[in-house]
Amino acid sequence: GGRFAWADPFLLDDQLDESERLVRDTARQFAQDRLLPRVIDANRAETVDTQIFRELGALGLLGVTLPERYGGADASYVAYGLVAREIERVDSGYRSMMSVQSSLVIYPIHAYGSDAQRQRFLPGLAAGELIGCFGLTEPDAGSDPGGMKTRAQKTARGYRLTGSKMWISNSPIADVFVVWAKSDAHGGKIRGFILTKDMPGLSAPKITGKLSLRSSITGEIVMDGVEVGDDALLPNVEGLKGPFGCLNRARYGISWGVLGAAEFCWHAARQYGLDRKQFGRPLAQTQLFQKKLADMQTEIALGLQGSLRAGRLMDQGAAAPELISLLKRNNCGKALDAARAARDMHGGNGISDEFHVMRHAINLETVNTYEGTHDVHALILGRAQTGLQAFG
Ligand code: TGC
Ligand code: FAD
Repeated sequence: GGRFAWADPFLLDDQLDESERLVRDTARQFAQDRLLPRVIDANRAETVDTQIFRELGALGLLGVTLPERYGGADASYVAYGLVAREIERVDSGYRSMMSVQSSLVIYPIHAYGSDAQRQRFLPGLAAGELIGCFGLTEPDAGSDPGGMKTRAQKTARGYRLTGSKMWISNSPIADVFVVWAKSDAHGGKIRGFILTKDMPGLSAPKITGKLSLRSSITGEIVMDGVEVGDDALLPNVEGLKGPFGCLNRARYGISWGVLGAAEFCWHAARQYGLDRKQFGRPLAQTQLFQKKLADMQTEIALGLQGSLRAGRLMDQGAAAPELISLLKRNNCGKALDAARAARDMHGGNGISDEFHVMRHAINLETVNTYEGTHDVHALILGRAQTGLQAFG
């Protein structure tokens, strides 16, 4: 018989190489030492300490898969997933800040940008000296980004962008905006543009009153005839596959990240159940409590193993987008179940932010919705197995 490690049933640790463990440990130590002590206040006050980007950047945690010549760590997608898991173990909002910067801003500039764009933006973004955001969603186009209204009109020296984006992570504090628009000079096809915060006609008001993901700032992007040069266009991609290429990477990272949040909730519930006695015995000695722990352990372990497999495929350039949909959807749903159960298992204490579990549960409501909702990913999987498209 083999060894059973209750917290790591598939012995995931043994499946990592030395460099992946090192990145994981760096992220874990940073998250526990530097993010955990800040999160309760940040969540209460709905404030973002922009210094966090520089701290992440200094440790190489923003450009994990980016080549070294642009300031990246040139590590694997597995390493990137492990970073997401450690950061989201503290808070989904902090992981969100990292995901957007890495997968939605650094990635498209590297994959679709010109040499000049790469040199101008990537080192600052990887260092966290520049903050980026990604504008795809609009007030009237969320699950259906092909319905976007933002337009780029050709001008003598470049383009004029008009439209608005909604629910954009980091936008009120962003220096660099990767924005998607339908371009009349390209037959109305979707093209990517890099905007910078000083441009006339560009504003990014904060969305207030969020009850979820409060440690991550979210805003609009309003483009009122923003004039950009030809050099703002991302030259090497056209159509929805541009933004979706970024989303594949972010969704993959989220599939790991949410399991970090779920692991926190699981371990906290287990410890709470061991420490607290009712009816003369530990809560953890009741059948109902143990059943909930077994469900958490099972779903988290299976999900992590799935994400590791997807990461290995990503590193071979062989991960299908549908596999990423499967993992993003299932891991978010299972993480949400685990966080809600952990909240319940903490009794009254579970509603206090000092115990963290309810914050995780509330954050995961957002994560289950953004980057493609739970149901939209079901439709992607339904289409892949029936050949029939249930949306649009
Ligand atoms: P469809 O006809 O399926 O595809 C249009 C074109 O795009 C290509 N494509 C993909 N390419 C690469 N990877 C993928 N995953 C791709 N999915 C589609 C496809 O091959 C096609 O290319 P071409 O060359 O033939 O034109 O498109 P559709 O309009 O029918 O799409 C429907 C649907 C539901 C699949 C899609 O629109 C969808 O996924 N909707 C969800 C939207 C979404 O995820 N938004 C995320 C916004 S960003 C965000 O939430 C950031 S939060 C981050 C944080 O804070 O952490
Ligand atoms: P809708 O598309 O209106 O969906 C509403 C409901 O209808 C959902 O339950 C959905 O599953 C369901 N639905 C939709 N279509 C169908 C269908 N065909 N069949 C059955 N059910 C359907 N976007 C960005 O571009 N950049 C960001 O940085 C970003 N950050 C975000 C941060 C936060 C905190 C949040 C909340 C969102 C963020 N988003 C961002 C937007 C996010 O991606 C969208 O909210 C998400 O894609 C869903 O779009 P929607 O809100 O318009 O919902």
